[in-house]
Amino acid sequence: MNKTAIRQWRNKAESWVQRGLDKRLRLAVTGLSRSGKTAFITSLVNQLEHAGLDARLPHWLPAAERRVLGSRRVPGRHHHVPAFGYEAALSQLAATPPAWPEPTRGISEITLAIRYCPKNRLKRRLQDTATLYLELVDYPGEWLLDLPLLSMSYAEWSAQQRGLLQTPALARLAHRWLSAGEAIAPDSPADDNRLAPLAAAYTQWLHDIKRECGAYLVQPGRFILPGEYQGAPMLQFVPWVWDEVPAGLNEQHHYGMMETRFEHYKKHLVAGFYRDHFAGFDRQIVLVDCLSALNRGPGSFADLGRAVNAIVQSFDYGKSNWWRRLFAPRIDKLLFAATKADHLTPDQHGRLAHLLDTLVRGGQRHARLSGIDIETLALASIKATTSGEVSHQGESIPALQGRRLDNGEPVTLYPGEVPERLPDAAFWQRQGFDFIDFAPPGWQPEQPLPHVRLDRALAFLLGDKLA
Ligand SMILES: Nc1nc2c(ncn2[C@@H]2O[C@H](COP(=O)(O)OP(=O)(O)OP(=O)(O)O)[C@@H](O)[C@H]2O)c(=O)[nH]1
Ligand SMILES: [Mg+2]
Repeated sequence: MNKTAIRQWRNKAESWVQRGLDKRLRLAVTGLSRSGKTAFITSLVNQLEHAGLDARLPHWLPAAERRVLGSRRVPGRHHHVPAFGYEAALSQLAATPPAWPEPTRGISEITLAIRYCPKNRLKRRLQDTATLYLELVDYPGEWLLDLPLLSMSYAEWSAQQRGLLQTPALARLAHRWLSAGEAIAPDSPADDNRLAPLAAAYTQWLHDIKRECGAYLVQPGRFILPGEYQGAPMLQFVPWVWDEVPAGLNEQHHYGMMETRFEHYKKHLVAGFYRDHFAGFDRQIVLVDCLSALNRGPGSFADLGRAVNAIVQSFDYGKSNWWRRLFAPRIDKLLFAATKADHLTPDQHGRLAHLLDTLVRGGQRHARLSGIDIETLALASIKATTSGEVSHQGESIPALQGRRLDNGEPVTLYPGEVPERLPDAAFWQRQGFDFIDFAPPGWQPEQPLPHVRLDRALAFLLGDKLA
């Protein structure tokens, strides 16, 4: 073998070894609207870009052991998934005055190459450094709320929605779509000119109950967040909550057409999401904004509990054969994180995590999620306050300082106590919550973003992958 051939052979062997050491991890980030997904991914990418330099990640061992050499963004493998708007989010945070990133509507992703020194001796002997390709996927938690639809017929779903209308606060806002639907006979010829405005009025109701009643558990989830399917006929149906339906109807009739669309919705959007995206996730973080729900009151908080419970069902495939057969999910670690913990003084963070844990467990849940490693914690992706103590009537009490989002004015406040368990009636009478929204922190783009416990999240989600 001449020298060139030897060199070529050695390069090839090294790249084989390298490929053997390099890993990929697809980490999905979800949560209901405004739960803090964009802030979380932005801060996570930012911390990782600063890892090995000046990031503060003491609880993430690979960083504490100085084995993380650096991270950079690289093009993703999934060309059909829109790119996560990292640069746009950073420039909003760096603006004067700083602004929170814009709301997002659908799925997006960003890939990082994290270079590190393996700890494992065998790996080390083979190669000094290895790379973890971390794919972060942002998608709306509302899409997970649709899972129960897969096992329901149109008639069953309609009956369930009719049940919802027993709640006066929800029924009060339903007038427009209820009266539009009343005028349509189930066996009259299907007409898009009538179904489209009916579905639009129903969709508006879903938005209204979210806004006015603080509802979280709204179905179908894609009506609220249609992504690229805005205006598709598949999204133009409503539950049939009116007269008895005569037998023998088909797609030529209004009822039959809506039934067909419901089935399309299930097949293409609900099952399609689980098959094309969910089945490819290795790990998952679910973000939950418990504080906004506490702020809105008992009805809203109870609905958040129901929504979290519905979300948990997507990970409850440990014992379900049909679920495994259909989608072959492979998520092995699941982190529930209560976001925006910087709205509380640090002594309350443990209580917030505990409260979320109670919502997630909703009875016996953990036992049923066998096979998945689950953890719950409280974090702030982008810390907008500083905590300290103020003296009040001769006593020193914990307090927060930040700037109000509405007018940018500095404030010092004691936000109060978070219930450690599900709040009871006495709690709501004793104490209302009044969290204000904080403006993002003043931040120099060359510095890492300030955070609370993002390193703990990294330790749980990535710790073993950088061994
Ligand atoms: N104080 C504080 N506020 C936060 C934090 N994270 C998010 N927020 C607030 O919550 C809002 C929503 O955060 P996003 O990250 O946009 O939430 P999202 O889940 O991506 O929302 P959608 O894209 O609308 O689904 C922000 O505009 C901030 O007001 C945090 O760590 N601290
Ligand atoms: Mg977002």
